[in-house]
Amino acid sequence: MKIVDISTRSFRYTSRTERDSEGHTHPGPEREATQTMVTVKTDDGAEGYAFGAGAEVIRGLVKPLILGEDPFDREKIWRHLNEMQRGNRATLTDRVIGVVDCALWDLAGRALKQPAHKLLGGFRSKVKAYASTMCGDEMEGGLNSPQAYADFAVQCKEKGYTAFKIHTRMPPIANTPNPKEDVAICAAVREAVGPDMALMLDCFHWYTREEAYYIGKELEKLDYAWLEEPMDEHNTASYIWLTENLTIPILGPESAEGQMYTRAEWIRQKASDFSRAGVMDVGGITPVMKIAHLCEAFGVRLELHSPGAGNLQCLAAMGIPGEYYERGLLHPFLDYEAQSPWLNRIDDPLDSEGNVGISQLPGLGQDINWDYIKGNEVTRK
Ligand code: LLH
Ligand code: MG
Repeated sequence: MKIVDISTRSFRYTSRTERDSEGHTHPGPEREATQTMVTVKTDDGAEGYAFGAGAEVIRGLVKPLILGEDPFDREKIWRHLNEMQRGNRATLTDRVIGVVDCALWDLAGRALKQPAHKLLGGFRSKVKAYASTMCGDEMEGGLNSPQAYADFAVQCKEKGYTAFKIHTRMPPIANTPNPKEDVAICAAVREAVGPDMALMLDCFHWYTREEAYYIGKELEKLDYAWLEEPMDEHNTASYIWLTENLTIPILGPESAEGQMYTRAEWIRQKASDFSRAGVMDVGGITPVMKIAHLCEAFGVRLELHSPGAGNLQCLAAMGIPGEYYERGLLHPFLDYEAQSPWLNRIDDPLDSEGNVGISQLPGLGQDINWDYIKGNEVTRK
């Protein structure tokens, strides 16, 4: 089997979110937005799909490299794309490679009529989810105070979630970041949900050592499950210091570049307690599974970053948890279940016990709404 084409199709949808000047997502006025689907085609008619990479980089950099390759040679293709990054970091990002890798896993699964996790080696068919909030805001009725977070945590608990992760209020909001406010939010949430719900904090990412230490010490008293990315992840020395000085588990790296190499270094240097990776952060399912096996060998927990079909396929194939799936980002104003009209079934349905069932459909397990895509198509390249 040989790859004969890789192309993109862009289509419109209505978004109800917007980004602030620091890049955090919040509820926003309805606006038209564009999603892009990548399609890989083979000479025998097999196809694979994944969402989220731009047309230019696919046509200009990825296509010349993968035409003629066997789509089952994912390791060879991934290596080649990874090497090509050296001269093309601005365009051939880990996210783009992640989308291509996901499309290849989708193709393999569709061709063999198996979900990708069965090809990886299946381990489970559902995973516990945590409700992951958007960063806080200043909206009336939004996530604007400790009480507002506490009320939202209770709503999530009532929906079945057994775990809740707080993204606190950060710049550009005035008078933030504020370690005392972060702790007040965490305390209000613990008070509201009681002792049994697992709670985590993902706060402003550029706190100093002293600020991160203060927050961590307070969270230890509140029995939080982990503290995530409280400092710049390029500052490994500070993470080693923080991990040594706190008993609450430190989770990372999430945003640091370097795929499995950075995760190996963090484990070697004891820069965190739990490792972190996501298919769109490290270049796809292929490197996430390398990281899962690295963590397994070192006895280190791995928590996956972000929602989505690719991460769910990895979680279904991970024997060393991956205790949780990050479901979100959530906000009291948004209907999370209604966000992807290009799918007939959402990727991550939640059951009443707070678990997400992992799709057993072939490939990435997505049920694509072809009529929606055709009806809203903008460009095909
Ligand atoms: O800054 C944000 O909006 C969130 O921190 C976001 O990056 C989120 O994806 C995250 O860190 N989750 O763990
Ligand atoms: Mg995070």
